[in-house]
Amino acid sequence: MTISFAIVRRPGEQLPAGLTTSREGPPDVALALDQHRAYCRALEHCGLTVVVLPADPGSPDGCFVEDTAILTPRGAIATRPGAPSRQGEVASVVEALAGFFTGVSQINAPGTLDGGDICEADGHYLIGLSARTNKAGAGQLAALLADLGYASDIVDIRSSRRLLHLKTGITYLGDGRLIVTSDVPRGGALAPYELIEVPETERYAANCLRVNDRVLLAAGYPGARAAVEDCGYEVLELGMSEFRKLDGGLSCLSLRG
Ligand code: CIR
Repeated sequence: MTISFAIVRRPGEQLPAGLTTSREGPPDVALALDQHRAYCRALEHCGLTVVVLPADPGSPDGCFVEDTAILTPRGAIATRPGAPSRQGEVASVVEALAGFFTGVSQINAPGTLDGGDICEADGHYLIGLSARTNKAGAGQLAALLADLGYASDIVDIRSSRRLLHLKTGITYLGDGRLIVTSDVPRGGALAPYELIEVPETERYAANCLRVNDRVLLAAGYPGARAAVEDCGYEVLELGMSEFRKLDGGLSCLSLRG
């Protein structure tokens, strides 16, 4: 799928108050802003128009916009994030989506769903069941995707404690290939794909991002980089240290369509 635009949100001064399980300490906001600007430049380099939303003082995790919506070529779906502190992030993203979609569907209570749990692979959707995405949310999304003509499968990652989201542990690179961490459940919905496992010490880099002809990858993970390059992709490395401190991966900084 050719990607033509991305929506991002600048990190704000409140970033250190974001949710995290990491013990790496609080992020440096100035460095996070530099890394975010470099991320936007990389998306532009890949040919995308980048819409930058202002930081939202009430949403410390607001820069992780991927969790707030699912964008498909046939329609958009606003999520209901599983962390209550993040549910206020959705409305302003829906406003921004009005420029790209005629209508935006919605995940409703009691459903919860984070965009980080949704992995699209050539028009087929893998929906992670996680601590953030519950069965009701996953079921609602599967039905909305079916209305748009898309098939989906559930991947239950609730026993994989180190996976915040499905895409913490997998990225679809294209051409039938998934890059994965060791703790993503094998078989089932993943059986049709070629799985490329990143070294355990480099698990953070499994959340990368194919954007048109390139793969954006967190800087500092040479084994993961080699694995992606061995598949024939051009890699662009990006500093992600400050977002990693908040359990944020590379894909979660943008919504793409
Ligand atoms: C959170 O815990 O919700 C944020 N600190 C990180 C969200 C990362 N989102 C993603 O990987 N899709």
